[in-house]
Amino acid sequence: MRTKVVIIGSGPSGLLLGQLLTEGGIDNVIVDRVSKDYILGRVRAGVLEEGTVGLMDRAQAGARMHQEGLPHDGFSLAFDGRDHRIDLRQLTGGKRVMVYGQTELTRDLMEHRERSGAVTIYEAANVQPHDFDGHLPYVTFEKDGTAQRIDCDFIAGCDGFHGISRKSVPEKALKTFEKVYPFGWLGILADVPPVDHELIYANHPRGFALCSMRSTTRSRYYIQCAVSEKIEDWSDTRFWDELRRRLPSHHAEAMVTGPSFEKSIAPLRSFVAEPMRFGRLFLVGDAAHIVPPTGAKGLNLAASDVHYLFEGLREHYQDRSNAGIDAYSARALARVWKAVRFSWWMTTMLHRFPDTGDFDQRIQEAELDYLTHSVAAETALAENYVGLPY
Ligand code: RFL
Ligand code: PHB
Repeated sequence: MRTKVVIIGSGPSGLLLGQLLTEGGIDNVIVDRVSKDYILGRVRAGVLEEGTVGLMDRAQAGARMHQEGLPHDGFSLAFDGRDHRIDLRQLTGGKRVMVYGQTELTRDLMEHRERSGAVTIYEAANVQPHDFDGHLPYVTFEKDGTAQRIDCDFIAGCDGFHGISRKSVPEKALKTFEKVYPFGWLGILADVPPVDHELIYANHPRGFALCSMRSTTRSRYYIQCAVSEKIEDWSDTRFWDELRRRLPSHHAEAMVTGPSFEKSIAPLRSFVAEPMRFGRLFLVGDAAHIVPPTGAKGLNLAASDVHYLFEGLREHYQDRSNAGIDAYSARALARVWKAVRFSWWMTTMLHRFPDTGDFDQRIQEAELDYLTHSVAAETALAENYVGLPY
């Protein structure tokens, strides 16, 4: 088989890139090691920047998102028993975010891809990119026990943090940067109305908490926990009690609880691999970088990488110019590092660190106090939260 672009990974970055390429008349094949249902069973991001919403529209896959997604004009920072609203719309000159689950976005892109007839190969074993440092790259894998090979012009490594693409690059060609945080997030999904119509990010002496949602009837809540915590030790009752303790009393009292139908613990890390291009292989999304979820940036960074790569590939095929693909890594990394900084800063400001001393505690309190009394500080937060320009 031969195609122009082989995309390894059918998560949001692979699907979005595939759809943009297909809409732009550039043939592509997606190969993923797991099944469609497995991918749709992963509960992850919930907040989309306007740039991500725009790319979904450009991929002709935004209709349901506009119908069912919830546009949000602000969110709350809760600490010291009170709320402070960050008015995103006012602070950024009219920008807002869209609350729409990653699972739904992925489903929309998969359905659209099926309708367009583009090829996706699920449950492919031993996927491996080859010869991307030359002119004739190809990807091999096994499907139903048969060895397969796809020749191509370019390979897009959209296969997440644990994927094969980054691992296929010689170690000496990569520089990596990593920070692992000494805690995780325990998250649940429950069919109960959200405690507030906007998100609440709470800093509390017992640890961080986040009240998010998937719809007006489905809540997504998180609490900071030790990475060593066992999910079996967290009954729904224990989770709800702990969440309520970390919120200002008016929210705790208004909280509607009910049985959860998803519960998981995610570790928190910052990670960047440089560069994001090796010959004809491009790293995209979580394959190249990870941010802690506090800033809601992971999926949105995957989308901005896709934007830069798609523009580069479009220029290559339509305008016969390699300027865009040559600039891909530098352009993507410039935006990535700003989101890495913002996510680290939000995480540091809102969580309890096990080794926090009195000094660090006072610094955190001063940071929150400054933020809630300075329009300049609030504006910097809002500008980053809605997403820096591409
Ligand atoms: P994905 O989603 O990991 O998809 C990678 C795909 O590649 C496949 N794959 C392989 N295929 C073939 N061969 C191999 N060897 C392969 N290895 C892997 C996998 O099966 C998979 O289908 O990466 P992608 O597309 O780059 O997307 C990144 C996002 O998923 C991620 O950044 C976000 O979920 C992060 N994130 C959030 N981002 C936001 O923008 N806003 C949020 O509100 C937000 N909240 C979150 C989050 C992530 C979380 N967790 C669990 C990590 C909340 C949480 C709790
Ligand atoms: C989510 O709804 O899953 C979510 C929202 C905001 C974040 C992280 C996760 O910062």
